[in-house]
Amino acid sequence: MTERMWRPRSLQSSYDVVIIGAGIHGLATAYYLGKRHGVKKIALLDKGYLGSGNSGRNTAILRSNYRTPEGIPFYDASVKLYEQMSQELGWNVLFSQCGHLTLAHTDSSLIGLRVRAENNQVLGVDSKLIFPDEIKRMVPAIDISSRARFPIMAALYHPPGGVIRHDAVVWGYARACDRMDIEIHPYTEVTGIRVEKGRALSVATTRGNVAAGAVLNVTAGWASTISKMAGVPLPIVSHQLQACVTEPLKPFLDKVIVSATLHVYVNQTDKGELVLGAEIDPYQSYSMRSTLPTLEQIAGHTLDLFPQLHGLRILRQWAGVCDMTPDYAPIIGRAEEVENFYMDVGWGTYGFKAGPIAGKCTAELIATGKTPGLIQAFSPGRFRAGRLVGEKAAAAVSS
Ligand code: PYC
Repeated sequence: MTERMWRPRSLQSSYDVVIIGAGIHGLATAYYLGKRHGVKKIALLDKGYLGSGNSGRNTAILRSNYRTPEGIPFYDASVKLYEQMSQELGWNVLFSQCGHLTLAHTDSSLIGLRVRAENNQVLGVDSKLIFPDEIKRMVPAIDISSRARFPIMAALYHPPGGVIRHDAVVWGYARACDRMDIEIHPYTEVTGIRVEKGRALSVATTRGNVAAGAVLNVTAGWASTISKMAGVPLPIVSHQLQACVTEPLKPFLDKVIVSATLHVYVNQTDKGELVLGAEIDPYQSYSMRSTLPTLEQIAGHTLDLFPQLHGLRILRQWAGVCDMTPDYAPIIGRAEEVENFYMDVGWGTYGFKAGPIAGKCTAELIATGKTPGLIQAFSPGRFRAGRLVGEKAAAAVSS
């Protein structure tokens, strides 16, 4: 008989930790709580099926070539956990470290990439500037001519970057959690959080109430709604991010190509399809419906880079919801207002890359009460204190 990846369970009346959101961040936190800290009674609740949120809607790109001294070591630690993930989980997550190129088409983007290359190198992350001839050698199909609408001046080349199978990551964590008897409850929507005297006591769901020793909000798209249920306001605005996939072609592209000026990113899957992504839509929305204007924008900018792709057909288009914070850095930590309410939210367009390390650090925080150094800068209190992190310049896709 085929082994189930995770088992359906009945919802208990109480847990040590209730995790709201069973995407990669929630699953990773549960995994590390069980594996490293021996926490036994953990429930992961999700309003949809596993991977139905941003864990299954991202374009599966991993990288650590960020800009700030807080962001670079954090994402570097995440890439390193992804590198070991197949062995760690006993499950092949198909990580292809094919290399990642961020293109510059203007003087100002070139200066930005130079700063990132230098910051990366100082902090031990492999990335450097390369120029059109070398770009062409790596990516023969790309248009480096001066006839291009946005001629390419340089690229930040980041060899450890690449793509991974995002659904395999979800399934690998879910299977490992299930083996530790961590309960996964899909289709279990949270409708309220009862807080008394500064403590979260229980979580109301569409399948009943559960008492909780600690509650973690690790949702994307619904982060402010869930935190508000506990009386915790968040400085988040939500925007759609859209992507699409084309019909398959013979292999011609073995690097991830990102243009921060054109706000488009392109990679070719093992099946030959091109995965193309856009910047966030310019208006706030919780919708997950894709739109024709964004598809036109993605297609137009992809053709700016690869004019020979005209006529290629689009197979599917989709959207996810990105929770944007004022400094484009996440919010990870214990809420100031509620002593046992934790958050790992506000991931903007970076959440998938950070799942393993965010989960590991959040688990440590919940289990020990101590905030790991890697997440100290991302505390919920930083907005009030005016200590913003400033990761916006490393965003490929958010204007
Ligand atoms: O930051 O690399 C990135 C990215 C790609 C797609 C969304 N964000």
